[in-house]
Amino acid sequence: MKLKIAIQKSGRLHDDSIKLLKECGIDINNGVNKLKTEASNFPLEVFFLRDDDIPQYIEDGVADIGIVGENVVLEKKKQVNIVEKLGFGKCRLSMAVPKSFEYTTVKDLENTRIATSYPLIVQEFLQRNGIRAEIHEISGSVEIAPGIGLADAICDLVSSGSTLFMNGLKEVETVLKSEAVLAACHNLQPEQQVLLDKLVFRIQAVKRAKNTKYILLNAPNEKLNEIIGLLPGMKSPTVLPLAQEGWSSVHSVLNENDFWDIIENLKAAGAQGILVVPIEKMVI
Ligand code: PRT
Ligand code: ZN
Repeated sequence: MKLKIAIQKSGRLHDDSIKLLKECGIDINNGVNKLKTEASNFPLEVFFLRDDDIPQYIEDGVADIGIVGENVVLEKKKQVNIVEKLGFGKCRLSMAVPKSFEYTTVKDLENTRIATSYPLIVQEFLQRNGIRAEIHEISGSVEIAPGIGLADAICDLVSSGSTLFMNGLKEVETVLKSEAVLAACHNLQPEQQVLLDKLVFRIQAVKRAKNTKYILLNAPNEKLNEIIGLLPGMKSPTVLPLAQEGWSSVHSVLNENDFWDIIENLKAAGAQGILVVPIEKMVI
């Protein structure tokens, strides 16, 4: 029994999808023009598809699971489960209007023409806000629609914001925040569910490691309690005596977000020789 996974053939999610599988210890031979391939060391068959088609293939059971933007899953309205957020492909689906548009509240979208590739999500957003507006579905280059007189506003994906800026547009509402997700078919066979659980276990270990650093430092023994108190480790830190009398080596893990605050406090408390190193996998 094999698990069939659909990933983007080319585009923004392709490389990160392959990288994630690699980090999970799954070797796939990524031929550029291939439609599908097989992992050599995990019962996984990989299909390379357009992102828009992935939810449908999963619903139909042609693929068992897939890696796709949450924005696509929500727009396509297919029967799939979102199993895990993957932490890459982050973006937001936003309303944007020309810079000259005097925009103060969402009510200003009333009676406008909105160009988008996400008509269903936009329809729901308008309904939620009690706005009547005309939706123009276009499949690409949405950002040029106001400039050519096709629309008064657009709703499109934004990451850095430079596309909007270059087209004289300003972002006025966030409709949805999105990232790549692992989506799965509703009715997996029990053996496939076991394989999926195995894959998710590995993905979680990889994700956890990405947000966490391993820290090693030297501390004078009389400051050990204070320094240990600053470390938010998984359990208690490891403390080993150094060859030099009166000093210890302290090992622990910390969250990437707490990093600079904690480092400063540790130095102030007398820690020396602080090393912070990446963690490859983290299983708890
Ligand atoms: O060929 P295929 O149909 O598979 O690919 P595609 O062209 O439809 O999709 P692709 O590769 O562009 O995007 C795949 C997924 O990446 C999307 O569904 C999102 O989940 C995610 N993603 C993350 C983005 C962006 N960031 C993004 N910035 N998708 C598109 N964009 C576009 C956006 O549409 C706009 O044109 O980038 C432009 C804005 O970027 P900034 O940086 O200028 O703001
Ligand atoms: Zn697409």
